[in-house]
Amino acid sequence: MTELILALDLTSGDEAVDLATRCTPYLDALKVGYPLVLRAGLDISNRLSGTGLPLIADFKVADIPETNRSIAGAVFSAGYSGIICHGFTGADAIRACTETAHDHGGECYVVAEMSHPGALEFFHEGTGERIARTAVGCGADGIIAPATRPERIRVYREIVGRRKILSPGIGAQGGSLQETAGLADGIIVGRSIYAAPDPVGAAKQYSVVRR
Ligand code: NUP
Repeated sequence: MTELILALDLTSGDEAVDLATRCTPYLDALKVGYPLVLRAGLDISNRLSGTGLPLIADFKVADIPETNRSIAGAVFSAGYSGIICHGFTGADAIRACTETAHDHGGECYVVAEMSHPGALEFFHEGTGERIARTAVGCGADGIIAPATRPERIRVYREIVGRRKILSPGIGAQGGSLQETAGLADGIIVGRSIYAAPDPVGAAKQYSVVRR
């Protein structure tokens, strides 16, 4: 089974809560990032908690260990159950996020390779693989790998084994649902759901991966 995670990149807290609530039956988790939190506040988590879905904070945390620990502490104290951090910062910085997540009973996901075209400028020639290996060594719960390059998800699976791979890039970024579904543990979908004419219908369509 592949989980369906809604990227809640809306700019209004009210609309985000309304959409998340209506789509909840088809979802396994909500992913909240800067577009929403910088407008609605970190504690939008309180309003989203009514859905009963796990909340993943996609802040791609990429600072020194002490600052990472402080950011992650704020995230988990606000009721989120997962955090996404960058991995190019190195093992000590990843560990700061992972340890803070685990101290709070939460999970930490490390970006191994991003999904947009520009990602290939730096996440190449083995960089993503090194990040994924480091993430595993740091006890991270999983990685982020691109649905826009399903062949890369296969490569990362060899490295992370049973740890989770969450994959954004389906739909609006060109990634294929069919190709990704069997490879990733979770797909992250934003615009193809929240910007669809019928978001609940779109969520239902994407939720075929959950079977
Ligand atoms: O490599 C990444 N690609 C990506 O799109 C890592 C991410 N965290 N994301 C996020 O996934 C992105 O910020 C957005 O929230 C979501 C994809 O949204 P969409 O392209 O489906 O609208």
